[in-house]
Amino acid sequence: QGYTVAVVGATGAVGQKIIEKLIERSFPYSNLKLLASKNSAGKNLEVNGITYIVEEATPDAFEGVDVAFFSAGGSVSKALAKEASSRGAIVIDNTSAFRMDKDTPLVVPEVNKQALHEQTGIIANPNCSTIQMVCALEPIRQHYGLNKVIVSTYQAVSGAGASAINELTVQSEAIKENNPNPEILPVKSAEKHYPIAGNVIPQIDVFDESGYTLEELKMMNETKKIMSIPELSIAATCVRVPVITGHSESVYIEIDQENVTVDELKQLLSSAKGITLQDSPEQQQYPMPYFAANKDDVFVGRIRKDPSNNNGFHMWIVSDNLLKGAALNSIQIAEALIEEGILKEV
Ligand code: 11C
Repeated sequence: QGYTVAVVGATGAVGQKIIEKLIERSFPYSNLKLLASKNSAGKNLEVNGITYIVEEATPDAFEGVDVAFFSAGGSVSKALAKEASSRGAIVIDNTSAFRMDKDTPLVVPEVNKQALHEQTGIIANPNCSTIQMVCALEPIRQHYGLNKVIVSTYQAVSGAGASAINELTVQSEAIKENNPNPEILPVKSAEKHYPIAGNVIPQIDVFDESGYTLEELKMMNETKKIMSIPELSIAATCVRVPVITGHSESVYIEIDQENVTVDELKQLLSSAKGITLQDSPEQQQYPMPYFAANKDDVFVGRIRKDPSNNNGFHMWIVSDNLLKGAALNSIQIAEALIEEGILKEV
């Protein structure tokens, strides 16, 4: 007894993590369909001791599916998510295809689980760099109000997919010969490419006419939508660094309430769901991607008061971009759909 679950993009970096988390968290499925593009169809994947043949993702592949996790890119979601939901599946989409649609809830369960009740067949999983930040900001907003956020990110290459991980690995050797041969980053489809090994690239995704990149605009717009603060003053600078997994963020916030102390913020975050406080500067203890990779939590540290603004604080937020930033949050959405009675028992 259990749900029929489809994973679209089953052979990709996030798809693989979704499958791992379904098993690890004992998600109640009775039937698993592993779907992918025509190129990957026919491959064998072993899951929990059972060998599955990857099928091509077509509209008819969603017949009988209760929950479909999509992580095969925006164009696949645009082509197939509505096909899946029209056949009765609830779609949890890990791409940016529907995130800002007014009829699509954009959900981080610790922040806005109640938005799931507005779903009409597709639920969007936010961008990885947004998820980890809102997890840390929501408890603060609830207690002290929040009016301003300025974030600078240090994002791992796995956010750009398996080919970017390979590019960093190959370049780390090739750079010794001064021959990094960049082809993927900063954006696979863009005109110019730069080495990432030994470098820091202040561009993730393409620029729009405002001078912000789409990754920066995602962080700004998605944060307002998830936290339901349309008037929030927020700006982002998104930067790619030569780290394989784990996004880091330097976040400045301004809260509404005055005279809040660093200790009060630490106390609050140490008891928040899904957050691990790592903030003992005297012991050189703070979050780092090296240690956050393969962990579920969002790690927060380096909390300091702005010396020139009694309402301002700086902090450092790190999380595994493929887990809480993608696969884990998607599974938690599905678990919340069951808890809330939206996904009916089968
Ligand atoms: C990155 N955040 O690190 C991006 C990847 O909208 O889901 C995630 C893109 C998305 O490159």
